Amino acid sequence: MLIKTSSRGFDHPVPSEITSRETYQGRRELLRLMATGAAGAALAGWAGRQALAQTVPKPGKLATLAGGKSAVAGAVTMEKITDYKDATSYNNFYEFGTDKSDPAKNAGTLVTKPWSVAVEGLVKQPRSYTLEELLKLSPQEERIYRLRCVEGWSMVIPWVGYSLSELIKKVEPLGSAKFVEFITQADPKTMPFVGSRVLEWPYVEGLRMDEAMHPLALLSFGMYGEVLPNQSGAPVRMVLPWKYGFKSGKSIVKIRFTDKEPRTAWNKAAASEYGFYSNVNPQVDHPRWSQATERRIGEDGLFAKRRKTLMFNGYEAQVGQLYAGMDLKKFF
Ligand SMILES: Nc1nc2c(c(=O)[nH]1)N[C@H]1C(S)=C(S)[C@@H](COP(=O)(O)O)O[C@H]1N2
Ligand SMILES: [Mo]
Repeated sequence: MLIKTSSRGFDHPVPSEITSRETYQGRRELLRLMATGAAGAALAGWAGRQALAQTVPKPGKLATLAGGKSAVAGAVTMEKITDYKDATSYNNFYEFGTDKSDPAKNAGTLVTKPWSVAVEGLVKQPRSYTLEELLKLSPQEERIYRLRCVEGWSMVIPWVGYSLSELIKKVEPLGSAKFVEFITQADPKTMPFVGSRVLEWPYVEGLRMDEAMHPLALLSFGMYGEVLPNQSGAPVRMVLPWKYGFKSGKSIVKIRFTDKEPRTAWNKAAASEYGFYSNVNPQVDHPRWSQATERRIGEDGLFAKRRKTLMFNGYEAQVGQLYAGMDLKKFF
């Protein structure tokens, strides 16, 4: 097991050899050089990687390359990775305020250690997992997913984690379990906006069982080769790349298996605007704005073009089957 202490003060034990950001960048750069034929065989060694690591200035500047580390189809994209700085300073985490800049400013008070996640409800093996137990449950891998917010912005992030299905298999859901509910931390002492009336706390999300079992549904512990920073949902969050960002609950403390569709935080706040499914769908507009295009964070500027939003955020080949025959205007 590797204890990783970064300059930003995160020190969870991470068994999966989560690499330092520098090494991570070096690996990316090496892949890029190899792809362009510029890297000699000598660079392929550890020393070469270390040398490259010294020279790569910032994360996110490098092209994302095919042949990433994930074994899961659809978990790698060719798109440019969003700058770490942008991905961690433009966030939605209402427990720490409603401005995009609030979580980065305020989430320092979140206490992520010790942490445990209770798995309960309709399962044969209900139990509580410490974070350390969760980290050890399955090998982690890096997955480069787009995350698209319902508000019309998106990012491309190298997440670290494993498929939620690995945990689900361990706890053995009963046949009666049809949905999975994610309950997140709601501690008014460490989360300044818990208690505000903007949402009902705790923040709750939910998935249908087959959605939760889909290999793309990632239980995530890290990003950019490091443990998650607090504002991104430390120490454990979901990442559902084919759904609007709000389906990806942050700082999860409970996973409950039920036979009823969970009432989710945003659905409770505005049922006509945020349905249970919330699949990214350019053809179904939010009642107050279009979902046809999106703005990529970090690409701002006078001439930055909005991108076309893709059906299921570009993951249609992987997840389309889950919704075959459903009226997606009704089940939005
Ligand atoms: N606990 C919790 N999880 C949450 C939210 C929140 O307010 N509280 N916001 C959601 C929304 S609306 C989005 S778009 C994503 C944003 O994730 P990011 O800040 O890592 O980009 O987190 C989701 N998960
Ligand atoms: Mo969002």
